[in-house]
Amino acid sequence: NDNHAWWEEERATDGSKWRFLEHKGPVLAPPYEPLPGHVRFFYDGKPMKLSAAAEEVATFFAKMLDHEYTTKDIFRKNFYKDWRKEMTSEEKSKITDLTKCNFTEMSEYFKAQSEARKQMSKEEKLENERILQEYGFCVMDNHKERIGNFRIEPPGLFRGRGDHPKMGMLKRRIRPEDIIINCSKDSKHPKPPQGTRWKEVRHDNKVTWLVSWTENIQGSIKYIMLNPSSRIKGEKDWQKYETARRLKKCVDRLRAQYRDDWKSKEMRIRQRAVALYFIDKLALRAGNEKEEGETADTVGCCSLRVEHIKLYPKMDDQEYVVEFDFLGKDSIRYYNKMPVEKRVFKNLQLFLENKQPEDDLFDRLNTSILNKHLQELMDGLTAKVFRTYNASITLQQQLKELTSPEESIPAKILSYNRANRAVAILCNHQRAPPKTFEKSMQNLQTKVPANQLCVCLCAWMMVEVKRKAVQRLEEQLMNLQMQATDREENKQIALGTSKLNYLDPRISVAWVKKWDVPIEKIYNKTQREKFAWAIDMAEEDYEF
Ligand SMILES: *[C@@H]1O[C@H](CO)[C@@H](O)[C@H](O)[C@H]1NC(C)=O
Ligand SMILES: *[C@@H]1O[C@H](CO)[C@@H](O)[C@H](O)[C@H]1NC(C)=O
Ligand SMILES: *[C@@H]1O[C@H](CO)[C@@H](O)[C@H](O)[C@H]1NC(C)=O
Ligand SMILES: *[C@@H]1O[C@H](CO)[C@@H](O)[C@H](O)[C@H]1NC(C)=O
Ligand SMILES: CC(=O)N[C@H]1CO[C@H](CO)[C@@H](O)[C@@H]1O
Repeated sequence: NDNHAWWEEERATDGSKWRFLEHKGPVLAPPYEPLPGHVRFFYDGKPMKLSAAAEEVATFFAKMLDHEYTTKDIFRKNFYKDWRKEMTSEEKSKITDLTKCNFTEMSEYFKAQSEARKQMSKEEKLENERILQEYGFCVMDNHKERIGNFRIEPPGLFRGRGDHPKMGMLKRRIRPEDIIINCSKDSKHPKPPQGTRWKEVRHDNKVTWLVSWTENIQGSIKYIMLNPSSRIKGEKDWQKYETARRLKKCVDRLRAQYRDDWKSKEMRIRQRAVALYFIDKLALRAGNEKEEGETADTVGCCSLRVEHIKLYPKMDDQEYVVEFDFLGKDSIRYYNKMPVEKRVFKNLQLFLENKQPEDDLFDRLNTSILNKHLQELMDGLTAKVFRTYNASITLQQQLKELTSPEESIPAKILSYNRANRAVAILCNHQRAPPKTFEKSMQNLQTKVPANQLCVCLCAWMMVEVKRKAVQRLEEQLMNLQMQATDREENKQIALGTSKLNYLDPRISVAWVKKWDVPIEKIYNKTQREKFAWAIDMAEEDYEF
């Protein structure tokens, strides 16, 4: 598989059908564990050792002994009938009356066991978590999805509701040979337990269930499906980045068109085209995106006023420079000087003619007009898509440029944060330095010289003998220095917003995989949950 750039990946779905489905299959009920020798079954007052098959079914009855069910005639009759089918011929001839069966010891044993199980040990909890991680998720198209109920019900006695005529019948153990697997041909098929096989492996993409079998009591088909809550969540996020990828495919056409529109006879079209250029080149917001209750005088591209820009035909050694200075979303100041194309500059001069500082720069444009136009250019296109597109593409380019294969993990993390910072700067995600900044910096700085000293001392005292220890300290020192650099560079930049909203997580995931960087180093717990659809999706492999 070739590496590609982020925008070149094509793996879309039409929503109703999946193209790719991979899962680990069901968790089968654990095999029957015969009772320990001291737990006895009594028939007609005498202990009697049962064959494994008969004993297993007897335990189902014993487990329900305190329940009203076991006093009901239908239940007892159905149970007795099915139980006899599991007995050896010797057992059949000996056991002829259910009322002479004594399950008390077995019942007591299970009660004690279930008490013990309530205090689940740490190991059991870990094991449960491991099983959830292994079997509880599947990959459907580009999503990691939570599976609803991936455990197959253990065998037992059928209860049914009310006075169900089949109550007490043996609900059989589901074996691999009973199970149909649905998954895509090109996925890793789930493996049946050693020495067994599935009934069938199908590849039907019109259904969303993964596993099915027919239960023996009613003959109904049972399914393992996705957890219904899981899909929608990641879907929206994923859709957003797919839209950004679509923009990449048509952005050249869009750019050609707005450049053409700079020459339009109609003022409204020229204004629209210049605004679009700002949105594309400066990742400006469209405007009027105020938080509810926000009264501050903040603007976006469409609501820029004359007072917010200054035009310089020449500035230093650059021509046609525009200086922006305004309060954007959340009252964050946007300040930027950018050389623009001559035609844009001339247009801006035209828009400014005969206007007062508080007049609108684009008097023939508003956010709804612009958004409508964007929709016509590309389905789903908004100003935000330009930001998402530019942020993601910049992240990949920066990661490729900044990461060097031979640097240490901490150095790579620093590179990652630098790439993330480049994006945050692009999106104007500034912040005031945190109040605790100086203090935490000082703490870090005091650690550094202390460690430095230690490294020197160790090196001097233990020359060859403790080389490993010296190396470790040197590494620690380097890490601290990198943390300090990172924090200093991060002083006025908020990384969280772009990470959470504009950067396709598949880029970051592919990057950590490529360089073996622990994912926790770039995403905290909340972020890992949000991006679960992208994490563990091993198939996308970008160039870094
Ligand atoms: C059943 O067996 C237990 C001992 O395991 C005994 O205490 C109890 O009396 C027996 N019940 C009957 C009805 O025989
Ligand atoms: C992203 O934004 C930057 C800064 O405005 C701009 O220079 C660059 O051309 C944009 N990149 C893409 C691919 O649109
Ligand atoms: C935007 O302009 C159009 C056309 O001038 C107008 O009909 C519409 O009401 C305006 N929308 C807003 C939100 O100002
Ligand atoms: C994760 O980071 C975000 C900032 O991006 C922060 O708001 C959130 O509280 C953090 N969550 C945890 C669990 O640390
Ligand atoms: C597991 C399974 O069989 N699921 C689907 C796969 O294909 C069959 C046959 O078309 C469908 O009926 C199932 O819904």
